[in-house]
Amino acid sequence: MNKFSMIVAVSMFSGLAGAEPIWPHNVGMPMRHIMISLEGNTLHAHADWGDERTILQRFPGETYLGAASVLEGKAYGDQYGWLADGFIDPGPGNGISIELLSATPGLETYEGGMRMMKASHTYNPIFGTAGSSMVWDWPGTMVHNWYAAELNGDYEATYRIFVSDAAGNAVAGYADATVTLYFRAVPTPGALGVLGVGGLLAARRRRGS
Ligand SMILES: [Cu+2]
Repeated sequence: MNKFSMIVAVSMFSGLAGAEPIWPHNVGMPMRHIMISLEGNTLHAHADWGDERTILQRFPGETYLGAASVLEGKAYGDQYGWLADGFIDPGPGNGISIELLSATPGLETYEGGMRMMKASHTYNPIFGTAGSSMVWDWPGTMVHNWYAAELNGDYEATYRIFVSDAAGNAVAGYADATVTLYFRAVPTPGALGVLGVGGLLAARRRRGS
C-alpha cells in the first residue's frame, strides 16, 4: 500500500466508525424564515426564496446525542424556520397551528427550535412522521424543525397555517395561509471527495508516477 492509498483508507475509516456522538449540524446558510403575520383576521405566511430548494445533507457514520439520533444516516437540514413577522394576537386562549396538507413520501420532520440550542430540541416526530399528528402547534418563537429523508431526491411539503383554540381546533372568522417548502436531499460531498482522490490515484498510476 503506497502513501496515497494509505491516506484514502484512513480518511474513509475515520468517516465511518468510532466517532463520538455529537449534535447534528446546522445545514444551510443563511436561515430561511417563513414569516407569519396576522393582519386583521387574515394570516399570511411569506417565504422570500420562492421555490428555491433547501439542501438536505448526509453525514455518513456520524452518531448524534440523545434524541437527535433519529437523524443518523439520513440526509437532513434545518434551514427553514417559522418566525413571527411582528406582533401576533390571535385572541385570548388561541394560538397558531400548522398542518401538513401534503408532502412527498419519505420526507420526515422532527421538532427543533432555535438553531443554536440543539441540546434543547425534542427531536419528536411531527407532521405525520412516525404516525404523529399532521398538526403542530407553533409556540410563536423562531423554530427551525429538522427535515430528513432516507433517499436522495427532491421533496416538497405544503402547510396550512391557522388560528387554533386551546383544544387545537380552527377558530372561525380567520382566514388561513398556506406555504410550500422545497427540499433536495443530496449525496455526501465527503464520499464524492474520496472518489475524487481515488480517481486522482488512478490517473497517477496510468501516468506511471
Ligand atoms: Cu432562524
